[in-house]
Amino acid sequence: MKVFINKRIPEIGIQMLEEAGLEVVLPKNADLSHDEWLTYCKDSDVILNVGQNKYDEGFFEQFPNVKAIALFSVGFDSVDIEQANQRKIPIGNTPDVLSRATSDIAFLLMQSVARRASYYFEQVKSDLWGDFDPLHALGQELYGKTLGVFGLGRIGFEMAEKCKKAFDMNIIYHNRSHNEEAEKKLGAKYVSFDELVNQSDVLSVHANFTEEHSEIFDESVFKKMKSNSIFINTARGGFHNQKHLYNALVDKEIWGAGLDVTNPEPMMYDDPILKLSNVCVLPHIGSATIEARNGMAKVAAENIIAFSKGEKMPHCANPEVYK
Ligand code: 8YV
Repeated sequence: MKVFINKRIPEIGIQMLEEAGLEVVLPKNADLSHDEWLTYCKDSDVILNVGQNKYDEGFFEQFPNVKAIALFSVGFDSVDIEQANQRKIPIGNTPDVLSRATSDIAFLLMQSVARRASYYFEQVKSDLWGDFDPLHALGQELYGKTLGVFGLGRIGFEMAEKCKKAFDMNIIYHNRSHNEEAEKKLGAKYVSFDELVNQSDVLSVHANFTEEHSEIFDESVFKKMKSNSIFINTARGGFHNQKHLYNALVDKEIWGAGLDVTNPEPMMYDDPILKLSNVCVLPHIGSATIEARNGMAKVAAENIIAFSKGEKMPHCANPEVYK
Protein backbone atom coordinates (compact mmCIF):
# COMPACT_ATOMS: atom_id res chain seq x y z
CA MET A 1 0.00 0.00 0.00
CA LYS A 2 1.43 3.36 -1.09
CA VAL A 3 1.26 6.23 1.39
CA PHE A 4 2.01 9.70 0.01
CA ILE A 5 3.16 12.30 2.55
CA ASN A 6 3.35 15.78 1.01
CA LYS A 7 5.72 17.34 3.57
CA ARG A 8 8.26 15.87 5.96
CA ILE A 9 6.74 15.12 9.38
CA PRO A 10 8.51 14.03 12.59
CA GLU A 11 10.49 10.86 11.99
CA ILE A 12 8.42 8.76 14.40
CA GLY A 13 5.46 8.78 11.99
CA ILE A 14 7.50 7.73 8.97
CA GLN A 15 9.27 5.04 10.97
CA MET A 16 5.97 3.57 12.21
CA LEU A 17 4.60 3.40 8.66
CA GLU A 18 7.74 1.74 7.31
CA GLU A 19 7.89 -0.74 10.17
CA ALA A 20 4.29 -1.66 9.36
CA GLY A 21 5.48 -2.61 5.86
CA LEU A 22 3.88 0.32 4.06
CA GLU A 23 5.54 2.03 1.12
CA VAL A 24 6.12 5.68 2.06
CA VAL A 25 6.38 8.19 -0.77
CA LEU A 26 7.91 11.40 0.53
CA PRO A 27 9.01 13.89 -2.15
CA LYS A 28 12.39 15.54 -1.54
CA ASN A 29 10.91 18.92 -2.44
CA ALA A 30 8.99 20.22 0.57
CA ASP A 31 7.03 22.76 -1.49
CA LEU A 32 5.22 20.85 -4.20
CA SER A 33 3.37 22.84 -6.83
CA HIS A 34 -0.33 22.00 -7.17
CA ASP A 35 0.39 19.98 -10.33
CA GLU A 36 3.20 18.03 -8.68
CA TRP A 37 0.92 17.32 -5.74
CA LEU A 38 -1.77 16.00 -8.13
CA THR A 39 0.77 13.70 -9.81
CA TYR A 40 1.66 12.13 -6.48
CA CYS A 41 -2.03 11.76 -5.54
CA LYS A 42 -2.67 9.85 -8.79
CA ASP A 43 -0.27 7.17 -7.71
CA SER A 44 -1.26 6.75 -4.04
CA ASP A 45 -3.62 4.55 -2.03
CA VAL A 46 -3.49 6.69 1.08
CA ILE A 47 -2.56 10.34 1.59
CA LEU A 48 -1.04 11.65 4.79
CA ASN A 49 -1.93 15.29 4.27
CA VAL A 50 0.06 18.11 5.81
CA GLY A 51 -1.43 21.59 5.37
CA GLN A 52 -4.61 22.86 3.82
CA ASN A 53 -4.98 20.98 0.50
CA LYS A 54 -8.64 20.74 -0.49
CA TYR A 55 -10.40 17.38 -0.79
CA ASP A 56 -13.67 18.08 -2.56
CA GLU A 57 -15.97 16.28 -4.99
CA GLY A 58 -13.66 17.08 -7.92
CA PHE A 59 -10.71 15.53 -6.12
CA PHE A 60 -12.54 12.34 -5.22
CA GLU A 61 -13.87 12.02 -8.80
CA GLN A 62 -10.40 12.50 -10.24
CA PHE A 63 -8.63 10.10 -7.87
CA PRO A 64 -10.73 6.99 -7.19
CA ASN A 65 -7.41 5.29 -6.30
CA VAL A 66 -7.27 7.26 -3.00
CA LYS A 67 -8.93 5.02 -0.43
CA ALA A 68 -8.15 6.88 2.81
CA ILE A 69 -6.79 10.22 3.96
CA ALA A 70 -4.99 10.82 7.23
CA LEU A 71 -4.86 14.49 8.08
CA PHE A 72 -1.94 15.92 9.99
CA SER A 73 -4.39 18.19 11.84
CA VAL A 74 -7.35 18.01 14.15
CA GLY A 75 -9.39 20.31 11.87
CA PHE A 76 -11.00 18.61 8.88
CA ASP A 77 -12.59 21.62 7.19
CA SER A 78 -10.36 21.00 4.14
CA VAL A 79 -12.36 17.85 3.37
CA ASP A 80 -15.89 17.57 1.97
CA ILE A 81 -16.98 14.95 4.49
CA GLU A 82 -20.27 14.30 2.69
CA GLN A 83 -18.35 13.32 -0.45
CA ALA A 84 -15.89 11.18 1.52
CA ASN A 85 -18.83 9.42 3.20
CA GLN A 86 -20.51 8.67 -0.12
CA ARG A 87 -17.31 6.93 -1.24
CA LYS A 88 -16.65 5.30 2.15
CA ILE A 89 -13.30 7.03 2.46
CA PRO A 90 -12.21 7.34 6.10
CA ILE A 91 -10.66 10.67 7.06
CA GLY A 92 -8.26 10.43 9.99
CA ASN A 93 -7.44 13.43 12.17
CA THR A 94 -5.21 14.14 15.17
CA PRO A 95 -7.24 15.27 18.20
CA ASP A 96 -6.01 15.46 21.83
CA VAL A 97 -2.26 15.50 21.13
CA LEU A 98 -2.35 19.20 20.20
CA SER A 99 -4.94 20.44 22.69
CA ARG A 100 -2.39 21.63 25.23
CA ALA A 101 -0.17 23.36 22.68
CA THR A 102 -3.06 25.10 20.91
CA SER A 103 -4.76 26.24 24.12
CA ASP A 104 -1.35 27.51 25.33
CA ILE A 105 -1.28 29.78 22.29
CA ALA A 106 -4.81 31.05 22.99
CA PHE A 107 -3.76 31.74 26.58
CA LEU A 108 -0.56 33.45 25.44
CA LEU A 109 -2.44 35.66 22.95
CA MET A 110 -4.98 36.62 25.62
CA GLN A 111 -2.22 37.77 27.96
CA SER A 112 -0.17 39.48 25.27
CA VAL A 113 -3.18 41.54 24.21
CA ALA A 114 -4.33 42.28 27.78
CA ARG A 115 -0.85 43.59 28.66
CA ARG A 116 -0.12 45.09 25.22
CA ALA A 117 3.02 42.98 24.84
CA SER A 118 3.34 43.37 21.04
CA TYR A 119 3.03 47.14 21.30
CA TYR A 120 5.67 47.43 24.00
CA PHE A 121 8.02 45.05 22.19
CA GLU A 122 7.74 47.26 19.08
CA GLN A 123 8.47 50.34 21.21
CA VAL A 124 11.63 48.79 22.61
CA LYS A 125 12.82 47.64 19.17
CA SER A 126 12.17 51.09 17.72
CA ASP A 127 14.21 52.83 20.43
CA LEU A 128 11.06 54.36 21.90
CA TRP A 129 11.57 53.27 25.50
CA GLY A 130 10.57 56.64 26.83
CA ASP A 131 10.26 58.22 30.26
CA PHE A 132 8.09 56.52 32.85
CA ASP A 133 4.49 57.59 32.37
CA PRO A 134 1.99 56.30 34.93
CA LEU A 135 -0.88 56.62 32.47
CA HIS A 136 0.62 55.44 29.21
CA ALA A 137 -0.91 52.47 27.35
CA LEU A 138 -2.09 50.60 30.40
CA GLY A 139 -3.06 46.97 30.17
CA GLN A 140 -5.87 45.24 31.98
CA GLU A 141 -5.89 42.37 34.47
CA LEU A 142 -7.82 39.21 33.82
CA TYR A 143 -8.53 38.12 37.42
CA GLY A 144 -12.17 37.20 37.94
CA LYS A 145 -13.17 38.26 34.43
CA THR A 146 -15.42 36.24 32.14
CA LEU A 147 -14.03 33.93 29.49
CA GLY A 148 -16.49 33.06 26.75
CA VAL A 149 -15.61 29.96 24.77
CA PHE A 150 -17.12 29.49 21.33
CA GLY A 151 -16.90 25.73 20.80
CA LEU A 152 -16.06 23.98 24.04
CA GLY A 153 -14.43 20.73 22.92
CA ARG A 154 -11.01 19.47 23.89
CA ILE A 155 -9.00 22.63 23.10
CA GLY A 156 -11.70 24.94 24.48
CA PHE A 157 -11.73 22.91 27.68
CA GLU A 158 -7.96 23.25 28.12
CA MET A 159 -8.15 27.00 27.55
CA ALA A 160 -11.02 27.32 30.04
CA GLU A 161 -9.15 25.26 32.62
CA LYS A 162 -6.01 27.39 32.30
CA CYS A 163 -8.07 30.60 32.66
CA LYS A 164 -9.88 29.19 35.69
CA LYS A 165 -6.68 28.10 37.41
CA ALA A 166 -4.56 31.14 36.56
CA PHE A 167 -7.08 33.95 36.91
CA ASP A 168 -10.15 32.39 38.52
CA MET A 169 -12.13 33.49 35.49
CA ASN A 170 -15.84 32.73 35.13
CA ILE A 171 -16.41 30.41 32.21
CA ILE A 172 -19.36 30.70 29.86
CA TYR A 173 -19.63 28.83 26.59
CA HIS A 174 -21.68 28.30 23.48
CA ASN A 175 -21.56 24.93 21.78
CA ARG A 176 -23.62 22.50 19.72
CA SER A 177 -24.17 20.47 22.89
CA HIS A 178 -23.58 20.78 26.63
CA ASN A 179 -20.11 19.94 27.92
CA GLU A 180 -20.90 18.26 31.23
CA GLU A 181 -17.27 17.83 32.24
CA ALA A 182 -16.65 21.57 31.88
CA GLU A 183 -19.83 22.37 33.78
CA LYS A 184 -18.86 20.03 36.61
CA LYS A 185 -15.11 20.71 36.84
CA LEU A 186 -14.94 24.37 35.88
CA GLY A 187 -18.44 25.60 36.71
CA ALA A 188 -18.82 26.52 33.04
CA LYS A 189 -22.24 27.87 32.10
CA TYR A 190 -23.94 27.20 28.77
CA VAL A 191 -25.26 30.43 27.22
CA SER A 192 -26.83 31.48 23.94
CA PHE A 193 -24.60 32.94 21.23
CA ASP A 194 -25.90 36.45 22.01
CA GLU A 195 -25.22 36.05 25.72
CA LEU A 196 -21.70 34.83 24.93
CA VAL A 197 -21.06 37.90 22.82
CA ASN A 198 -22.62 40.32 25.33
CA GLN A 199 -21.04 38.96 28.48
CA SER A 200 -17.48 37.88 27.57
CA ASP A 201 -14.46 39.91 28.64
CA VAL A 202 -12.38 37.49 26.59
CA LEU A 203 -14.07 35.64 23.74
CA SER A 204 -12.01 32.71 22.49
CA VAL A 205 -12.92 30.69 19.39
CA HIS A 206 -12.25 26.93 19.51
CA ALA A 207 -14.95 25.37 17.32
CA ASN A 208 -14.61 23.10 14.30
CA PHE A 209 -15.02 25.26 11.23
CA THR A 210 -18.02 24.70 8.97
CA GLU A 211 -19.45 26.95 6.25
CA GLU A 212 -22.51 27.61 8.40
CA HIS A 213 -20.23 29.59 10.75
CA SER A 214 -18.34 31.41 8.02
CA GLU A 215 -17.55 34.94 9.29
CA ILE A 216 -20.02 34.55 12.14
CA PHE A 217 -17.88 37.11 13.97
CA ASP A 218 -18.77 40.12 11.86
CA GLU A 219 -19.55 43.79 12.48
CA SER A 220 -22.95 43.05 14.02
CA VAL A 221 -21.29 40.76 16.58
CA PHE A 222 -18.28 43.00 17.34
CA LYS A 223 -20.71 45.88 17.98
CA LYS A 224 -22.42 43.82 20.69
CA MET A 225 -19.17 42.91 22.47
CA LYS A 226 -17.97 44.78 25.56
CA SER A 227 -15.63 47.69 24.92
CA ASN A 228 -13.00 46.10 27.23
CA SER A 229 -13.26 42.72 25.50
CA ILE A 230 -10.52 40.73 23.79
CA PHE A 231 -11.26 38.55 20.76
CA ILE A 232 -9.05 35.46 20.41
CA ASN A 233 -9.09 33.11 17.43
CA THR A 234 -6.84 30.04 17.32
CA ALA A 235 -9.31 27.84 15.40
CA ARG A 236 -9.81 28.95 11.80
CA GLY A 237 -9.58 32.41 10.24
CA GLY A 238 -12.88 31.81 8.43
CA PHE A 239 -14.77 32.39 11.67
CA HIS A 240 -14.12 36.13 11.60
CA ASN A 241 -14.48 38.88 9.04
CA GLN A 242 -11.08 40.52 9.26
CA LYS A 243 -12.12 43.89 7.80
CA HIS A 244 -14.95 44.11 10.33
CA LEU A 245 -12.54 43.11 13.09
CA TYR A 246 -10.16 45.86 12.00
CA ASN A 247 -12.99 48.42 12.10
CA ALA A 248 -14.14 47.23 15.52
CA LEU A 249 -10.58 47.65 16.85
CA VAL A 250 -10.10 51.08 15.31
CA ASP A 251 -13.53 52.26 16.53
CA LYS A 252 -12.71 50.87 19.99
CA GLU A 253 -15.79 48.67 19.98
CA ILE A 254 -13.50 46.00 21.46
CA TRP A 255 -10.22 46.33 23.36
CA GLY A 256 -7.99 44.06 21.31
CA ALA A 257 -7.53 40.88 19.34
CA GLY A 258 -5.16 37.93 19.37
CA LEU A 259 -5.08 35.82 16.22
CA ASP A 260 -3.20 32.62 15.47
CA VAL A 261 -5.39 32.16 12.40
CA THR A 262 -6.27 34.85 9.91
CA ASN A 263 -8.66 35.48 7.05
CA PRO A 264 -7.16 34.99 4.51
CA GLU A 265 -4.24 32.78 5.44
CA PRO A 266 -1.40 33.50 5.13
CA MET A 267 -2.27 37.12 5.69
CA MET A 268 -0.68 39.95 3.73
CA TYR A 269 2.29 41.55 5.45
CA ASP A 270 0.75 44.98 4.79
CA ASP A 271 -2.69 44.16 6.19
CA PRO A 272 -3.68 47.31 8.15
CA ILE A 273 -4.61 45.20 11.17
CA LEU A 274 -0.88 44.61 11.74
CA LYS A 275 -0.38 48.33 12.30
CA LEU A 276 -2.69 48.37 15.29
CA SER A 277 -1.15 48.40 18.74
CA ASN A 278 -3.93 46.34 20.34
CA VAL A 279 -3.39 43.27 18.17
CA CYS A 280 -1.09 40.26 18.35
CA VAL A 281 -0.90 38.00 15.29
CA LEU A 282 0.91 34.67 15.01
CA PRO A 283 1.29 32.58 11.82
CA HIS A 284 -0.89 29.56 12.72
CA ILE A 285 1.51 27.97 15.21
CA GLY A 286 -1.03 26.47 17.61
CA SER A 287 0.35 22.96 17.31
CA ALA A 288 3.96 23.97 16.68
CA THR A 289 5.65 22.26 19.62
CA ILE A 290 7.95 19.25 19.50
CA GLU A 291 5.53 17.32 21.71
CA ALA A 292 2.39 18.10 19.73
CA ARG A 293 3.96 17.53 16.31
CA ASN A 294 5.45 14.19 17.42
CA GLY A 295 2.03 13.24 18.76
CA MET A 296 0.35 14.26 15.49
CA ALA A 297 2.83 12.18 13.47
CA LYS A 298 2.16 9.17 15.68
CA VAL A 299 -1.63 9.49 15.54
CA ALA A 300 -1.61 10.00 11.76
CA ALA A 301 0.55 6.89 11.36
CA GLU A 302 -1.71 4.89 13.72
CA ASN A 303 -4.72 5.89 11.63
CA ILE A 304 -3.04 4.70 8.42
CA ILE A 305 -1.73 1.46 9.91
CA ALA A 306 -5.19 0.60 11.25
CA PHE A 307 -6.67 1.32 7.82
CA SER A 308 -4.05 -0.85 6.11
CA LYS A 309 -5.08 -3.78 8.34
CA GLY A 310 -8.74 -3.30 7.51
CA GLU A 311 -9.42 -1.89 10.98
CA LYS A 312 -11.20 1.30 12.02
CA MET A 313 -8.99 4.37 12.25
CA PRO A 314 -8.64 5.15 15.97
CA HIS A 315 -9.21 8.87 15.27
CA CYS A 316 -11.63 9.29 12.44
CA ALA A 317 -13.44 12.51 11.51
CA ASN A 318 -16.21 10.56 9.73
CA PRO A 319 -16.81 7.38 11.77
CA GLU A 320 -20.13 7.01 9.90
CA VAL A 321 -18.13 5.32 7.09
CA TYR A 322 -17.80 2.28 9.35
CA LYS A 323 -21.56 1.82 9.81
C1 8YV B 1 -1.88 22.34 11.75
C2 8YV B 1 -4.25 22.83 12.69
O1 8YV B 1 -0.68 22.99 12.00
O2 8YV B 1 -4.68 20.74 13.69
C3 8YV B 1 -5.14 21.69 13.08
O3 8YV B 1 -6.36 21.74 12.76
O4 8YV B 1 -4.74 23.82 12.28
C4 8YV B 1 -2.78 22.76 12.89
O5 8YV B 1 -2.46 21.91 13.94
C5 8YV B 1 -2.24 22.63 10.33
O6 8YV B 1 -3.53 22.24 10.01
C6 8YV B 1 -1.25 21.95 9.38
O7 8YV B 1 -1.69 20.69 8.88
